[in-house]
Amino acid sequence: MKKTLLASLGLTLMLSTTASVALAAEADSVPVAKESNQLFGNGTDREPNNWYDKASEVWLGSDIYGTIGELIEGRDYDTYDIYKFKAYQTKWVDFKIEGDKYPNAWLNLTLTDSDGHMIKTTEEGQNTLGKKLEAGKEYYLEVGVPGYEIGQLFWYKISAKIEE
Ligand SMILES: [Ca+2]
Repeated sequence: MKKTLLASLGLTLMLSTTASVALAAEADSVPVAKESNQLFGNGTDREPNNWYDKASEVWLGSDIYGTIGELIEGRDYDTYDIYKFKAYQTKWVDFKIEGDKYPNAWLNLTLTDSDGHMIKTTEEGQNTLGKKLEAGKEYYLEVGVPGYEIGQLFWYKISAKIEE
């Protein structure tokens, strides 16, 4: 009995490896010059989250994984991801976004206050922004793609380093 279970587990693993290889081959054939940095979602990017009142709620300090550029609800291309979080302590936080980049389009990150007013945004060519956050306040992080063209797909990860 135990042996059969192990054998079928081995088969499942083998099948899933084959599936990943097939997916990777498909991604390679996309005819757009892109610096790829394949990352995988962890459920934090919950669509539609393109507006402040539909923001995905996250914990400050936990990594966020998402995608930009996919067709959502079968009609609109996803060009914004908005995350909402609360600061529990007054601390300096360094945010960093890493992910795919095209020659004319890149990921940027904007921090806003609880009313959606911009506090700080990443400069062109930069992928980090730092700010002292205040305890008890809510903030939004907005991911955008200046230069975006339909058909481009971006995978990204946002990490936050909180001052000790
Ligand atoms: Ca979105």
